[in-house]
Amino acid sequence: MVRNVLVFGVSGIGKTTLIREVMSDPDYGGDNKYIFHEYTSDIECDGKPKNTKQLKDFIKQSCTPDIVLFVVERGRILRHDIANWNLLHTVIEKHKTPVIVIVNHCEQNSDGNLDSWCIDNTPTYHKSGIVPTKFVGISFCYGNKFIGDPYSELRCASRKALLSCLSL
Ligand SMILES: Nc1nc2c(ncn2[C@@H]2O[C@H](COP(=O)(O)OP(=O)(O)OP(=O)(O)O)[C@@H](O)[C@H]2O)c(=O)[nH]1
Ligand SMILES: [Mg+2]
Repeated sequence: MVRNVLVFGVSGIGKTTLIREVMSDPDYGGDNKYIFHEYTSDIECDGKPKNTKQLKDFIKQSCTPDIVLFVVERGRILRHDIANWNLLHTVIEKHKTPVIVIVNHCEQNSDGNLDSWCIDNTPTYHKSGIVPTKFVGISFCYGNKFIGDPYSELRCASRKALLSCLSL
């Protein structure tokens, strides 16, 4: 059965990059298994009814997600992350659909462990009301032609981490 994957987050957070990278992984093999649906949610904290309607319409037109990848950026936990989390849960039933918080831009972790920032900050997320099925740190940063590609291992590890989430 095909699984619908909703990739949800603010603009420029790395949703398209993430989808493209996962689909290009040699182990992906999911052309008949997964359909990715990208939803950009730049919400005004005071614009809830309109945003809820937009998201409901999107879900009605495209999919009822089997899993949600909720993409945020490593760094401070921002008000729009909390607002987006609340928005998502006006249309997604809590505890029924797995929601994975994907923390992007983890190339900045000094120890090279993609998950370390998520692990350190899980209590803060929880305090903010963001309590996902799982946290996963990723990075799809690219090198440049002068310094080569120091991030390829991180990208590879990120693809594998995402692939292992998709079947949750
Ligand atoms: N440094 C860094 N850059 C990233 C990472 N992931 C994505 N980017 C860059 O962020 C930029 C935006 O990425 P997109 O994938 O287009 O973001 P998006 O969420 O699809 O954006 P919209 O479709 O406009 O909402 C691109 O230049 C990516 O190369 C990351 O983990 N680290
Ligand atoms: Mg995009």
